[in-house]
This record gives sequence, structure tokens and C-alpha cells, in this order.
Amino acid sequence: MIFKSKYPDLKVPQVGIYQYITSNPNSIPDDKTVYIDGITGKSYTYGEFKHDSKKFAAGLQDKLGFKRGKVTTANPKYQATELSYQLTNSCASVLIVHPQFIEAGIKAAIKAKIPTSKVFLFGDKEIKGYKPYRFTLIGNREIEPVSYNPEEAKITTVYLPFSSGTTGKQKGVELTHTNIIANLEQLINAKCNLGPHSIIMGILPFYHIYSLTCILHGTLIHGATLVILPSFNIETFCESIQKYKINHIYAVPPIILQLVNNPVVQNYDLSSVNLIISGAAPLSDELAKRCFEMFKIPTFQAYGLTETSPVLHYPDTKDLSNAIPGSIGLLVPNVKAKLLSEDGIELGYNEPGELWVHGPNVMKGYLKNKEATDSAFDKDGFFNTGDIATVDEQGNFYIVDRKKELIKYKGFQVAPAELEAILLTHDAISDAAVLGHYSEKEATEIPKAYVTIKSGYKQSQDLAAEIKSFVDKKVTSHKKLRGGVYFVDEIPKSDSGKILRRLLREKVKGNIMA
Ligand code: 4UW
Repeated sequence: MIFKSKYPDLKVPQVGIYQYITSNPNSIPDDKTVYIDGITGKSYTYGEFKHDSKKFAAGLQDKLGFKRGKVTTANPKYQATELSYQLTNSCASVLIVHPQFIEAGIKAAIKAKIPTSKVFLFGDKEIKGYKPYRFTLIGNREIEPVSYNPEEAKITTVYLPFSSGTTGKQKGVELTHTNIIANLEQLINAKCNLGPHSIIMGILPFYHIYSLTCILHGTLIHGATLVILPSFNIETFCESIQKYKINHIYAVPPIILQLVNNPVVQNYDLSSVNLIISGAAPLSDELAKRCFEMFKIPTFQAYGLTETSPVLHYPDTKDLSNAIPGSIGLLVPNVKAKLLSEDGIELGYNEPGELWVHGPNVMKGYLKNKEATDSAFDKDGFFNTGDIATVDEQGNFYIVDRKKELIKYKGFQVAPAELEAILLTHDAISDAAVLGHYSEKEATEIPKAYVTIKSGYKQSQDLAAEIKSFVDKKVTSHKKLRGGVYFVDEIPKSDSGKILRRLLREKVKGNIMA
């Protein structure tokens, strides 16, 4: 059967994202604080933000000839090869990089044929001849936004985040103005309970869709204030909550684990927080309940994917008596879902099946990848999430398993295919597969490699360690083979050469040599 959202259908505004954000019904005063740097305390008002972004837009237009088109956000910690892949794939012509990662940025830009004159820095210092974008790309006029008619808003890509989908390497996900606006409207109308009173924690990386939509755009559309921290450290995290009276936290499960387990948390007053929403990876019921017991902070989950802008399910946070720990909540407005058995049969209540969804927040497609786009959708336009879910009679969904290849390390995507391709370039390896294993200790999955080796090589702990370091040097931190490298006799494959991951998982249970 098809499950429909319990909320009334919405009419999604068919405009550009700028017009949508600036039409904020909360009519935010220009002198209200929008961003606070949690470390230095430096703050920006809505007025300054509006003014600066219009001047930046003018700079992009006047100095670089930018036209309407695409923006891709990348993980600042990427190694050069990972970044150049994304730059090339997205046809990027300009790179703005954090000074801390300038070396990888320059190498990647050269590989992707971006001239060094088009590489700029965040911050306000010139380094090795590379100039801060704030001094070079800021125009001396404010430009008015490009306006989009409804048809243009629907088909024009506004963001291009990357995701591996159900299989293979990372792909550019084309999200349109309408996709993002629909998702913000869906979030508002799914009773997310944010507003001008909200002081939101900004700890999750902005290049990832969770943060990009829910936190960055969510702050603006609700007229809220966002406290930004550069990276997670439990003390700074708690100190910022106490100092800025943060009341809304968007988190991932390992952050909640730290809150619950780290004794330093007891030194801080967290009483301003009235809600924690966790997403991007499964949060155990026990952890959510412990967090509530210890701090009296209601802790619930939401769910979605890069390809769905991202929010598909959200708990009723206006009336928490309707929200169920362990559930990802209700379908947001305008979303339909179906759960399919292995044989493609539509299932009913309380029957686990693969979750397919349909809604205005679902991506246009994968950039320059018709094959992957076609296989992500069925003939009725439903998109395959690759997750296994159930739904109860009240409409609460639960994620019970994941069918697709993806591994989530602390909410970050790790595509097994990418690590397998690197493993296969090692001299000793004849075949390889990477699986995710859940670590209770860290409340996250960790990637583990299984390899077969060529004749002439001997299985040993030294070789396993050497292979691990060979891969770890080539990838950003969250993709490291934290689970180690193990030798197996064979990687099980289907006739078409696809790795049979479930079978491998069964086979390696208690039967591996490292
Ligand atoms: N439980 C179990 C969950 C959950 C989950 C995601 O990197 P991506 O493409 O995207 C994200 C999006 C996170 C997100 C979306 C909407 C939302 O409201 C929210 O919290 C406020 C967070 O991570 O990875 C998508 C994949 O991540 C897994 C699942 O496998 C999904 O296909 N995932 N949320 N609550 N698993």
C-alpha cells in the first residue's frame, strides 16, 4: 500500500531560494543576530548578512562572470584526490578553500585544471599568494537577486552535494530551488517548532545536506540565531550551550553518546536546551532515553537523505507526547511512501520492506549520470532510499536496516566502492570488499576491509597494518579503515560480479584471520 503524509498538502512557493528566504514571514529585524562564532563570540546581524551576501554575489558576477548555475559544497578535510574528483565531476571553475587545507586544495585545483588565480581562501589572511575571497571577490555594489519563474525554479539546480546513493562512488546530487524550498516548507509544516525564539547549535558540517538545509537555511527561514563551532569538542560544546543559552540541538548519535558518557558534561548547565534532534545515522532507543533521563532533554530522531533535500520524516515536536523514541517520526507533508518486499510486493503496516518515496523534495537526478538516475526511480517516480523500514498504524516510521552499500561513520557517508577501488591498487591484493560494522563503544558504524591476496604474498599482521595505512593515507579521516583489514579466502560474488555483502558478512562472522 501507499502511505501518505498525515499532514495536509502544501502549496510549495515556486520562486528562487533567495526570494523565498527574504520573504520570511517572521519579518526579522535587520539588527537581530543571525550567527555567533561560538569560539570568539563575534556575531553577525541579519542586516550585515544580507548586505554582505549581495556584495559577494556582485563580486562573483562582476569579477568572475558567474551566471545562474550550480554551487557544490565539499568536505574541507578532503585529500587532494577526493577533492579533485568532485571538482572535475561538477565542472567547478573556482575553489574557495579553508587556509588549513590549502595544500590539498591547490593540488586538487591543479588536477581539476582550475587556474591557481581562481583559488581563494576563507578567512582574512593572504597565504602563499592566495587571497581571501572576502577581499577579492566582494563587489562594490549590492546586486538584486536573479528572479526565477516557476518553471525555472523547478528545474534549476541550486546545490550539488555529493552522495554515493545505493551503490558505487560519490555522485553529484542535483537539488533544485523548488526541492530546497519544498523541504523547508515541509519542515515548518511538520511542526518542527523552530522560530525567532530558537538558538540553534551549529556543530554539524555545512557542506552536508543535513546542516545545509535544516541548520543553515532553517535558521534563516525561522529568523533564529545560530551558534557556530568549527569542530566537536565536548567541553566547548557544553560551554557554548551554557554561554549562549542554546535551546535547539541538531546532532548525530556519537554526540549524544558523549553527552551521556563524558563526566565533564556535569560541570555545565544545559537547562536551556529543550530539544535534541538526531539524524544521519541510527540512534538507539536506549541512548535517546538515557539522554532524557540524565538531562531532561527530549531526544528524538528525524530521517532523510542527500537525494531528498534531505528531510522525509520528522517527529511531532510541538506535541512531544506524540513522538516516539526509536521512531524517525511521521512523513513530512506532500511525501508518499511505499515499502517493498524483496520481490517488489507492496507491504502493509509493521512489515519491514525497502522504503521508496515520492515528493517535491526529491532530487532532479545525479549529475551527468543517467544510468544511476534511472535506476534510482521506479516507473511511478518513486525514489529508492535503500533503507529498510517499517510503519505502524499511527504513521510512525522506523528504520530497521540498510540494504544499500553505504556505511555511515558518525553520520558521514563512506562508500565501500571507493575504498575497494583503492584497496585493489595495492600490489598484494587480488580482491577486496569493505563492510560496515557497528561499534557500541562509539555509537557508529566503522569500515572494515576484507581482502584476498595474490600468490607470493603471506598473510600477516604486518601486511594487514601496511594495507590499512596505504588506504588511510589516501582518504579523509572519516573514511579510514578504523575496523582494520582482514584476510579471507574469497570475496563472494554474484554471476554478474557484484559483491554479495550479506553473504560475506555471514561468512566472516567469527572466521577471519588478521
Ligand atoms: N536513522 C537511521 C536515521 C537516519 C539514518 C539518515 O548522508 P545522507 O545522504 O543524508 C543524511 C541526512 C540526514 C538527515 C536528514 C533529515 C533530517 O531531518 C535529519 O535530522 C534533522 C538528518 O545523513 O545519508 C542518508 C542515509 O543516512 C542514513 C540512512 O541510511 C540514509 O539513507 N540515515 N538518518 N535517523 N539511518
